[in-house]
Amino acid sequence: MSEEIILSELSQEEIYELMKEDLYDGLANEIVEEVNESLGRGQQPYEVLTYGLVAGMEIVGNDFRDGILFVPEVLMAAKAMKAGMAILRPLLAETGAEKIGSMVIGTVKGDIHDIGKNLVTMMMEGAGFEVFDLGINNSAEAYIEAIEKHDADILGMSALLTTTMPYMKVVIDTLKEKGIRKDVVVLVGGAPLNEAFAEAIEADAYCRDAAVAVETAKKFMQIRRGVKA
Ligand code: B1M
Repeated sequence: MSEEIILSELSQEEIYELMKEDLYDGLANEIVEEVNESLGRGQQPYEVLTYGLVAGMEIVGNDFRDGILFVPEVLMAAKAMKAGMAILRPLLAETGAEKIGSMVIGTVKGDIHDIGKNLVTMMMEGAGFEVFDLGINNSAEAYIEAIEKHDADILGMSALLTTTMPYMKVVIDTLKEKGIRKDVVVLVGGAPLNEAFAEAIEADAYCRDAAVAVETAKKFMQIRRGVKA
C-alpha cells in the first residue's frame, strides 16, 4: 500500500483489490492492515480469506506458472498470506463448537507447500475438529505414528506437485499393509489432484478446497458414528 492510500476511504471491493496487489508484491504489513480494516467493517473472516488472500494467491500462482514471478517473489507472497492468515486463524477457530472428530493432516514427502494445508487446518478447527498438523514433507511412517498416537478419525494429505501426489498412494498402501486402512478416513487435496486420482489411489474422498474438506469430514463423521452405534 503506498502512503497516500487511506484504507477507510476505500470501498470493500477496492480493499479486496488492494489486498490482491499487496499480496502479489509480498507486502505483509499492508496485508495485516487490510485484513484488520476489513474485519473492522464487519466482513466475515472467511470472506476476507476467500476474496482477499486466496484470490490474491491465485494470481500469484498463475504468474508463477507463466514465468512472470519466480520463487523469491512467491515466497514473499506466501509470507504476506501467512501474516493475514495468522489474524484470521483464531477467528475461524472461535466457534466454541464441541469436538466432533479428530484429524491428522500434513503435506506429503518431498513437498514443502503448506498454505492450503494450513487453511484446511484452520477451517477444520473452526468446524470443531481436533487437528494434529504434522507440517510438511511427511513420510508414511510419520502419518501412521500420528494416527495411532492420537487415535485419529481422519487422515488429511496435501500435495501441490505432480511429482509428490503419487506418494499419497504409498501412504494408503502402507496403511493397508499395517491392517489399519479401514480405521481411518483418508481425505486428499491439493491443486493438481482431482476426483479420479483420489479414486485411483483408493482415498475416501478428494476435497477441492478447505470448505469442501470440512463438509466431507463432517459427512464421514456422521457415517462413522452411525457405524459405531
Ligand atoms: Co510452488 N508450485 N513450487 N511454491 N507454488 C506450484 C504448486 C505450481 C503449480 C506453480 C506453477 O507452476 N503454476 C508448481 C507445480 C507444478 C506441478 O507440479 N505441475 C510449483 C512448483 C513447480 C514449485 C517448485 C518445484 C519451484 C522450484 O523450486 N522450481 C518448488 C517445489 C518445492 C517443494 O515442494 N519441494 C516450489 C516452491 C514454492 C514456494 C516455496 C516458493 C511456495 C510455497 C510456500 C508455502 O507453501 N509455504 C510456492 C507456492 C506459494 C506455489 C503456488 C504459487 C501457490 C500455492 C498456494 O499456496 N496456493 C502454486 C501455484 C498454484 O497452486 N496455482 C505453486 C493457495 C492455497 C490456498 O491453495 O494449496 O491449492 P492450495 O490449497 C487449497 C486446495 O488445493 C485444497 O484446499 C486449499 C484451500 O482451499 N487443499 C486441500 C490443499 N491441501 C489440502 C488437503 C486436504 C484437503 C484440501 O486434506 C484433506
